[in-house]
Amino acid sequence: LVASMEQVEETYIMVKPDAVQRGLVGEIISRFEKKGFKLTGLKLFECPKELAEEHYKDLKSKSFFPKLIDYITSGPVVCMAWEGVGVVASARKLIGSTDPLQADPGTIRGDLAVQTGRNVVHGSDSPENGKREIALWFKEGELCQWTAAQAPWLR
Ligand code: 3AN
Repeated sequence: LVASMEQVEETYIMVKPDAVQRGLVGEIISRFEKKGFKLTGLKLFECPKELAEEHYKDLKSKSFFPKLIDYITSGPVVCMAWEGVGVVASARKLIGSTDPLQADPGTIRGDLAVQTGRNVVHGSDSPENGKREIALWFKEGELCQWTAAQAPWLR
């Protein structure tokens, strides 16, 4: 059965500074790779404060907002765009609950984190936010559209 094009979604996944510093970049990327989603964007990036504030603008009124901005700008992050059928909800399942102590074992946060304020990875919460966040974090020309058939050396 071939999935219809309508179901193909994009999500913005970000390895947060704590995970970069703990050497978990490869481990986290491989969870999405092994699941079978398609990587269409990837960069190591030092996030300016203004971009962090725009990304998390819905949380502006929360008491933890200033700490969240300090955390996300405390070191480089790994920005990723992933594509696939149902990728937004599936990536959230792979990531696990916001509070790592509540996250199921087997999820990224359940296996690799303990604090909500150091929860190692971000994933968009809707297809609309997936598009919004990818547009926010990536410039034109930084995303790659590819299929395995375009890699003749693998044939
Ligand atoms: P999620 O990242 O699981 O979608 P959101 O969107 O509710 O969770 O929160 C965005 C980010 O804000 C979280 N990843 C976490 O880093 C931070 N955050 C959420 N709640 C708290 C909290 N109570 N204390 C500190 N940071 C928080």
